[in-house]
Order: sequence, then structure tokens, then C-alpha cells
Amino acid sequence: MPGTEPPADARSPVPAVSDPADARVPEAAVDAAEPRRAGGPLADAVRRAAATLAAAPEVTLLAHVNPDADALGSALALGLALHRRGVRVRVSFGDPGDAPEALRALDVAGLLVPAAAVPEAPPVLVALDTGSVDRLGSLGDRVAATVAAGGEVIVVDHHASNTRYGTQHVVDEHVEATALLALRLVDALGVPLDAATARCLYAGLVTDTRAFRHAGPEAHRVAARLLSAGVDAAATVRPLMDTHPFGWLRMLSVVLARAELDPHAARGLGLVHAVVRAADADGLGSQEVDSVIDVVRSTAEAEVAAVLKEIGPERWSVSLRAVSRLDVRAAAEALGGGGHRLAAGFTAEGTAADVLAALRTALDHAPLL
Ligand SMILES: [Mn+2]
Repeated sequence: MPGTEPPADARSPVPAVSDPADARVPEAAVDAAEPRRAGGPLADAVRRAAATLAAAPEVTLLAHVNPDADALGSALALGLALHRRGVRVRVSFGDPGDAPEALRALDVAGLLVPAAAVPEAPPVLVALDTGSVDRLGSLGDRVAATVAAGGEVIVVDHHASNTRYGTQHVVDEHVEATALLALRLVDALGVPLDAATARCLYAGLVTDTRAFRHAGPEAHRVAARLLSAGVDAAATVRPLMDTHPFGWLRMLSVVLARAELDPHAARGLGLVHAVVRAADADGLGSQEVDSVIDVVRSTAEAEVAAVLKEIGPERWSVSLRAVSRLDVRAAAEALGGGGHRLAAGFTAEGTAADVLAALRTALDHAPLL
């Protein structure tokens, strides 16, 4: 039955299960206002953070565990800008040991270092796309150590759930990607935007907006600027969003063959669900498994899509997506998870049938939008 694990899809601590595909905020763009460029708290925070970074001889930038393109791209972009100013830069993340292959190409200056190479208390620490200390994994302890040593911890993030754990916060939940905030800092540092930096930012922007489906006008203006700086969109996007090992096809065929449509579920709006057993995903990365929901959710007859991913014996990470009419966050929260109205998740224990039964009940009590 559903447990009380932290939500796999919420922008909140997820130490055990990370679901980068679910960590995106499709709603953010819908509500995104024009940028508050002239003034306001965010502009002040950007100026102050840029001043701190400009004065630092050494800066350590951290992405969240299982870094996605927004986290690592933002860290590498800001890192490149600082590197070009002569700052000693290191970029890292707590887990796993190696960056995803698709992201390694972004590190053109060799800024990535293993987590073990991050000092105990770096004088200036920047955490990017990371809503809470827990999401830094094994590097989370650097935050308290840096603060205790009198250093600065600059949090750059767009998670609504950000816990403000730093000494400075460049946080705006209304921007579609942390990359947009990283660009604000690059600009404030006065570093001209080169193609390599722009590519890192584009990687974050294109993935967090699901290829601009959820991008507002300012995100599109930034994209145009990044392209003008020399980004090759097709070459940047293909390894990030359109490339899977051959085994992914076999896994999809097995999983999709078992998918079921229940037109009466989800308050009569329809539920489509699929189950990815550990054996189905043998030899594949989490990125491959996380992509299943994007296929399943395209079912015309269902408002809600659910994918159960087996993460242990009778343990499941469940991703939920709604088209527009049902608040799946409410259902996820009822099952111990969380997320956003149209993209949420939870972890649960029991048989797949148990979990689906509990999910059906929760969806029947979820509010209409
Ligand atoms: Mn992000």
C-alpha cells in the first residue's frame, strides 16, 4: 500500500528515488509573468550574488543528485563564466559518481570534479536547481560547514518548495528553468555569452520546458538569444531528449503491451497506466525508465497517465500526469507524495494491483481543475 516516502515527483527531498523527468514544472510557464528585470527582490538578489561571485577567487558549484540538464547545465554555464573571469571553479554533485553521458559534453573546460574532491567547507558554494539540502546527497554537509566557516552559500533555484537553506537566494518559482536564473547571474557578472555557455543554458531550458511546450514569452526570447550565441539546437537536444539505447525499444514494447486503459477511472475522465518491472528495465538507466510516462501520457482517451516503476521488491515509484482537468498532485499527496497539479508522483509499497487500487481511489477524490 502507499507508504509515506517522500514524493518522487515533488520538488522536495528525494534521497532514495530521483525522477528527474518528473521534477519539471509544466505549470510554471503558464503562470510565468514577464521578467522582473528592473528591480525587486530577485534583481537585488542577483546583484548581490554576482558581487559575491565576482569577488571570489574560488567558487564551488553543485547540482542536485542524479543531475539533469537544468541542474548541471546551469552549474556548468555559471562555472564557465566564472572560469573565464579567472576564478578557480569546480562543479560537482553528490551522486552518482559519473555525470550522465549526455551531459558530459557540456563540460568543455573540464570543470567537473568527483564529489570527494569538493572541500569540506568551500568559501563560496553555489547550489543550483536544488530545492533542499537533502537533494545535494553526500555533498549536503558542505552547506552547514561553509556557513559555519563564515562562507557564502548561494542558492539558485526555481522550485516552489525551495527551503531557503543558503546565505543568499536567487530563487524564483515562476521561471521555467534554473538556467534562466543562471543566465541572469552570467549577465550580472558582465561575461559575454559564448556558444559553450549558451549551450549549457539551452540544455537546461529545453529539457525543463519539455522542448518549449511549457515556455513563456521570456523563455522563448532567451532561447533566441542562446541560439544567436551559437547554440546548435538539434545537436544539443538530440542526445538529451531523443536518444536511447536499443534496449529501450524492447523495454517499451514489453511495457506498452501491458498498458491498460480504464475509461471510468479518474472521475470518469480516464486513466491509462503501465507497469515497468525491474526485469523490464534491466541494463537501462533511470532516464530510459522515466521516459515511459511521456509515451503513455499521449493516450487520447485518458486524462490521467500513471507509470509504476519497480524500485525494489513490492516497492514502486509512481509518476502521474494529467492533461489539464484533474489535480493529480492532490491524488499524489493523498498517497504520501506530491508534485504539481499536472505532474506529480509518489512512492508506494505492495503489489502493483494494490498500488493501482489505491491510486484509483485517490484519483476519484482529486479535485477537478
Ligand atoms: Mn530545473
